[in-house]
Amino acid sequence: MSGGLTPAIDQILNGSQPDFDALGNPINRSLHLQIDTKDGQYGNNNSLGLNVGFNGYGGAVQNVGFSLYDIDRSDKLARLNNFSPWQDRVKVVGYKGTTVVNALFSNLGQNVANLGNGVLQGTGSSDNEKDDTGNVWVHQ
Ligand SMILES: [Ca+2]
Ligand SMILES: [Ca+2]
Ligand SMILES: [Ca+2]
Repeated sequence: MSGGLTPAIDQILNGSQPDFDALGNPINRSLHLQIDTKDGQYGNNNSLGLNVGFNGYGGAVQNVGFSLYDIDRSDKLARLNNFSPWQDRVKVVGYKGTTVVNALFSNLGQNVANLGNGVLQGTGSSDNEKDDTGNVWVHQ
Protein backbone atom coordinates (compact mmCIF):
# COMPACT_ATOMS: atom_id res chain seq x y z
CA MET A 1 0.00 0.00 0.00
CA SER A 2 1.46 3.34 -0.97
CA GLY A 3 1.10 6.38 1.23
CA GLY A 4 1.17 4.61 4.59
CA LEU A 5 -1.72 3.62 6.77
CA THR A 6 -5.17 5.02 6.23
CA PRO A 7 -7.44 6.63 7.19
CA ALA A 8 -5.21 9.65 7.22
CA ILE A 9 -5.51 13.33 6.43
CA ASP A 10 -2.91 14.09 3.83
CA GLN A 11 -2.40 15.48 0.32
CA ILE A 12 -2.15 12.19 -1.56
CA LEU A 13 -5.67 12.19 -2.91
CA ASN A 14 -6.42 15.79 -3.84
CA GLY A 15 -6.57 15.70 -7.62
CA SER A 16 -4.12 18.08 -9.21
CA GLN A 17 -4.41 20.66 -6.48
CA PRO A 18 -1.12 21.93 -5.05
CA ASP A 19 0.01 20.27 -1.83
CA PHE A 20 1.80 23.33 -0.45
CA ASP A 21 1.35 27.06 -0.64
CA ALA A 22 4.09 29.48 -1.65
CA LEU A 23 5.44 29.46 1.91
CA GLY A 24 5.62 25.67 2.07
CA ASN A 25 2.59 25.25 4.30
CA PRO A 26 0.48 22.16 3.60
CA ILE A 27 -2.83 22.97 1.89
CA ASN A 28 -5.62 21.11 0.07
CA ARG A 29 -5.67 18.20 2.46
CA SER A 30 -8.19 15.43 2.14
CA LEU A 31 -9.31 12.36 4.03
CA HIS A 32 -7.39 9.44 2.55
CA LEU A 33 -9.15 6.07 2.65
CA GLN A 34 -7.47 3.14 0.97
CA ILE A 35 -7.63 -0.61 1.24
CA ASP A 36 -5.47 -3.28 -0.28
CA THR A 37 -8.01 -5.95 -1.12
CA LYS A 38 -5.55 -8.67 -2.03
CA ASP A 39 -4.14 -9.13 1.45
CA GLY A 40 -7.42 -10.27 2.88
CA GLN A 41 -7.32 -7.99 5.90
CA TYR A 42 -10.89 -6.95 5.13
CA GLY A 43 -12.06 -10.48 4.54
CA ASN A 44 -14.10 -11.06 1.43
CA ASN A 45 -15.94 -7.76 1.62
CA ASN A 46 -13.30 -5.83 -0.31
CA SER A 47 -15.01 -2.68 0.87
CA LEU A 48 -15.13 -0.15 3.64
CA GLY A 49 -17.70 2.31 4.85
CA LEU A 50 -17.51 5.94 5.91
CA ASN A 51 -20.34 7.61 7.80
CA VAL A 52 -20.41 11.38 8.23
CA GLY A 53 -22.98 12.85 10.60
CA PHE A 54 -24.09 16.45 11.08
CA ASN A 55 -25.51 16.44 14.57
CA GLY A 56 -26.09 19.30 16.96
CA TYR A 57 -27.13 21.86 14.34
CA GLY A 58 -30.75 21.92 15.49
CA GLY A 59 -32.08 20.47 12.25
CA ALA A 60 -31.11 19.38 8.77
CA VAL A 61 -28.10 20.96 7.12
CA GLN A 62 -28.08 22.32 3.58
CA ASN A 63 -25.53 23.04 0.89
CA VAL A 64 -23.45 20.02 1.81
CA GLY A 65 -20.81 19.39 -0.83
CA PHE A 66 -17.48 17.66 -1.09
CA SER A 67 -15.06 16.30 -3.65
CA LEU A 68 -14.18 12.66 -4.11
CA TYR A 69 -10.80 11.95 -5.64
CA ASP A 70 -9.15 9.10 -7.46
CA ILE A 71 -12.13 6.97 -8.37
CA ASP A 72 -10.33 4.83 -10.91
CA ARG A 73 -9.18 1.35 -11.81
CA SER A 74 -5.92 -0.48 -12.27
CA ASP A 75 -3.95 0.43 -15.37
CA LYS A 76 -4.01 -1.59 -18.56
CA LEU A 77 -0.65 -3.26 -17.95
CA ALA A 78 -1.73 -4.56 -14.55
CA ARG A 79 -4.95 -5.91 -16.02
CA LEU A 80 -3.20 -7.58 -18.95
CA ASN A 81 -0.82 -9.34 -16.59
CA ASN A 82 -3.61 -10.12 -14.15
CA PHE A 83 -1.50 -8.39 -11.54
CA SER A 84 -4.00 -7.71 -8.78
CA PRO A 85 -6.46 -5.87 -11.01
CA TRP A 86 -8.94 -3.72 -9.16
CA GLN A 87 -11.70 -1.21 -9.83
CA ASP A 88 -12.98 1.46 -7.50
CA ARG A 89 -16.71 1.63 -6.88
CA VAL A 90 -18.22 4.20 -4.56
CA LYS A 91 -21.80 4.45 -3.37
CA VAL A 92 -23.01 7.70 -1.85
CA VAL A 93 -26.18 7.70 0.24
CA GLY A 94 -27.55 10.74 2.04
CA TYR A 95 -30.13 10.81 4.79
CA LYS A 96 -32.35 13.46 6.31
CA GLY A 97 -33.43 11.60 9.38
CA THR A 98 -34.50 8.27 7.94
CA THR A 99 -35.44 9.72 4.53
CA VAL A 100 -32.99 9.05 1.71
CA VAL A 101 -31.66 12.21 0.04
CA ASN A 102 -30.15 11.58 -3.35
CA ALA A 103 -26.76 13.14 -3.93
CA LEU A 104 -25.99 14.93 -7.17
CA PHE A 105 -22.73 14.36 -9.00
CA SER A 106 -21.07 17.12 -11.02
CA ASN A 107 -17.79 17.67 -12.80
CA LEU A 108 -17.17 13.96 -13.29
CA GLY A 109 -13.63 13.22 -14.38
CA GLN A 110 -13.22 11.29 -17.60
CA ASN A 111 -12.36 8.11 -15.68
CA VAL A 112 -15.55 8.14 -13.60
CA ALA A 113 -18.86 6.62 -14.68
CA ASN A 114 -22.14 7.43 -12.93
CA LEU A 115 -23.98 4.11 -12.77
CA GLY A 116 -27.06 5.60 -11.13
CA ASN A 117 -28.53 5.06 -7.66
CA GLY A 118 -25.59 6.93 -6.14
CA VAL A 119 -22.96 4.57 -7.56
CA LEU A 120 -19.76 5.79 -9.19
CA GLN A 121 -17.19 3.54 -10.80
CA GLY A 122 -13.66 4.01 -12.06
CA THR A 123 -13.19 3.29 -15.76
CA GLY A 124 -9.53 4.16 -16.27
CA SER A 125 -6.33 4.77 -14.38
CA SER A 126 -5.94 8.18 -12.73
CA ASP A 127 -2.67 9.42 -11.39
CA ASN A 128 -2.98 9.89 -7.64
CA GLU A 129 -1.19 13.22 -7.73
CA LYS A 130 -1.23 14.72 -11.18
CA ASP A 131 -4.69 14.75 -12.67
CA ASP A 132 -8.39 15.26 -12.04
CA THR A 133 -9.71 12.35 -14.11
CA GLY A 134 -10.91 10.49 -10.99
CA ASN A 135 -12.62 13.48 -9.41
CA VAL A 136 -16.30 14.03 -8.64
CA TRP A 137 -18.10 16.91 -6.94
CA VAL A 138 -20.83 15.52 -4.67
CA HIS A 139 -23.58 17.88 -3.57
CA GLN A 140 -27.29 18.27 -2.89
CA1 LIG B 1 -1.43 15.77 -3.91
CA1 LIG C 1 -8.41 5.01 -6.65
CA1 LIG D 1 -5.11 6.40 -8.80
